[in-house]
Amino acid sequence: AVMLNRARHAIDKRHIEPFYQPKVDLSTGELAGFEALLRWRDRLGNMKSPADIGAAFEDARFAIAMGQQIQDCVVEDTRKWLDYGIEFGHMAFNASAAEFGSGGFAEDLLERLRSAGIPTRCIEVEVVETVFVGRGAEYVEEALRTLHKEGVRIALDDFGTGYASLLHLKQFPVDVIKVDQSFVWGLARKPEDAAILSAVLALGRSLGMTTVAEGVETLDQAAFLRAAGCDLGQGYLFGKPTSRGLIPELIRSWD
Ligand code: G
Ligand code: G
Ligand code: NA
Ligand code: MN
Repeated sequence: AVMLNRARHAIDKRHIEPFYQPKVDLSTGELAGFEALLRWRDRLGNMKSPADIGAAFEDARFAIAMGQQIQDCVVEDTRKWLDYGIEFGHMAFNASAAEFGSGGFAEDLLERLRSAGIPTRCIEVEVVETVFVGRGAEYVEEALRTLHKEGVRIALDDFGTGYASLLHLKQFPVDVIKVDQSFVWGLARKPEDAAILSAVLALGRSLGMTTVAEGVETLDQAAFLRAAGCDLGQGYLFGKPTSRGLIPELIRSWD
């Protein structure tokens, strides 16, 4: 209850904001885009992440309200960077099951992009597999089809940690596979993680999907992934989640 009161306060005060983490083209080192990661400023000004505020995500109204604030920021920042003429690639944000639950997710997002004049190809929506099996899964499928058809890219997040992943790849309009960071971290120690990673990357490529590896922390990991044909990397090696205001300078100084 204390958590939910804090959540209500943070939402009312619009203290929900994204930090942005870069994604990098593993063969050229060029900036490929960003993922918006939710942060929550508490009363002392400390930034909290979803792991610290999990209970708030379990309440559908809060999850929806937080998602709206993230979308507001993503649209505002994307518009600003387009106006600055800086090349940022694409902007991705995470959407939770609750946000699809009432229907209208795709239409609302498309309308926001239209009114801000943001091309749909600039935007990527990340979902985890649980949105395909929970309550409201039929809304999810329809929403993802609409977005995909209009040019918004759909990314399947934490790939490999769910179940029936291969069926989901067939049934849903997935453009991007994000391989879970646990496989990347296992590379040095667990031969089976290397085998799974290679197989998943080959699968993604043969289905014509973009592949992204998360949690890349070392040059060795990046080299393995590049050799295995992974398109993009994301992780502390390339950059931590960074506050909104610092991103234009980060983009300009990228080489
Ligand atoms: O950034 P961090 O490590 O705290 O993210 C933890 C988890 O929360 C990740 O799995 C990430 O996908 C998820 N997450 C981050 N931002 C959002 C968001 O805006 N909405 C939803 N639904 N999940 C998010
Ligand atoms: O589930 P999702 O992939 O959205 O969550 C990503 C989470 O992992 C974010 O909270 C982010 O802060 C964190 N993260 C991103 N890159 C790295 C990394 O290279 N190492 C570690 N340990 N965590 C990372
Ligand atoms: Na994500
Ligand atoms: Mn992930």
